[in-house]
Amino acid sequence: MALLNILKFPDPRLRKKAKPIQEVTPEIRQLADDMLETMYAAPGIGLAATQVDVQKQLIVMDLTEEKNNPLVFINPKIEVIGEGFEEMDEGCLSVPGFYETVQRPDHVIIHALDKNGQPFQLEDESLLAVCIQHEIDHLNGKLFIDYLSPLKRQRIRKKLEKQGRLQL
Ligand code: QAP
Ligand code: CO
Repeated sequence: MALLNILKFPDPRLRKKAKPIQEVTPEIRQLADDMLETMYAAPGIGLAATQVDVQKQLIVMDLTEEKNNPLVFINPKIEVIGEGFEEMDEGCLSVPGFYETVQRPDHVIIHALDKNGQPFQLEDESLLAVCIQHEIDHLNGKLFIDYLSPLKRQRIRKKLEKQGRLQL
């Protein structure tokens, strides 16, 4: 097991697009375990491979209070059901300290492969539905702050750039 470095906005590597995983190998399972460990240590509820500078379609998540339900999604796709939207305050391990309201479709079916390469589906109309859309956005190089006004995004960029410099 290993803790991975989480890229912080405005790191340009967060804009890279992830590629589908052709075969679920022991290396992919190891990466999923390391991402879960990194997410739990943060602590966070979701992490996409893009955030640890790996351009593969892999997402980990755990939405439970007890942190005892690790979820792994490989090559995830969502199917939007109906026309309902939900507003939720979102945060991101790559945009630490900032929480903003984002509107997204509220009812989805997720299609993905599990850690053993087996296809599965999950239907959800609450936090999982929102979180998987946030994480799939990462795989496409997109961040939740892209939904905000350019002015708000600029303010967040300035603050995080300053913090980044102080860490050098
Ligand atoms: C994505 O985010 C998410 O700012 C997962 O200082 C979050 O795990 C989707 C975190 C909310 C939908 C709703 C953020 C930790 C964790 C911070 C996270 C921070 C420390 C964020
Ligand atoms: Co995020």
